[in-house]
Amino acid sequence: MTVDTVPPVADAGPDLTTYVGVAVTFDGTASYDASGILDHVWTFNDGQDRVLSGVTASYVFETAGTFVVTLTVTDGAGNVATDTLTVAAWAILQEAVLTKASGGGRVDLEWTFAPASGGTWRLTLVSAGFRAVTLEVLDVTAGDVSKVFRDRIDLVSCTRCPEEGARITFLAEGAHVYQIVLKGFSGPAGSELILQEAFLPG
Ligand SMILES: [Ca+2]
Repeated sequence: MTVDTVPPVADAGPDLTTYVGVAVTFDGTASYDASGILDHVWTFNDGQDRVLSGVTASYVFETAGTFVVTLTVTDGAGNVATDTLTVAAWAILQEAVLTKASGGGRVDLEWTFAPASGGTWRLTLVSAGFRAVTLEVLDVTAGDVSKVFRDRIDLVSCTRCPEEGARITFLAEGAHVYQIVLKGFSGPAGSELILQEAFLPG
């Protein structure tokens, strides 16, 4: 009988994106070993040390952030290997559905955003009927108004729209106050626009 001295190959799978409160599944099925893998253990720290077992494992992040997850695989002879993946857990700040009234008219929306720490702020616009909208992001910290972004967003030809929506991202600084203004929608009466505001600290 030969002794297995060949370590397994660990494969933690691709990096993942999820939302706070939504289960995400780690998939280590691409790991292998000639004599078989005895166990798969997933470890990470999201404020506490976490240990999950199984070739796949599900977890619900309750804290927004970017987390490195380590997969450790062990074969029957005790040889080990590790691989890592990164999980980005976004916090959904708010969602809204805007509907253009019959007879037309304006549909405006204004949100204020004041992150405690810096990170990536993202607005996703999923359109059902609207053709375009003007998006304005202002930094209004301490009463000073400076323009971060202003553009007309084309909701007809935007990449992956309308299935996944038009995604606009900005780097936001902590302790700043931002004002997000959507106005000047164009589209027939009854058009709907779903807006989601999300934030990833760091
Ligand atoms: Ca082996």
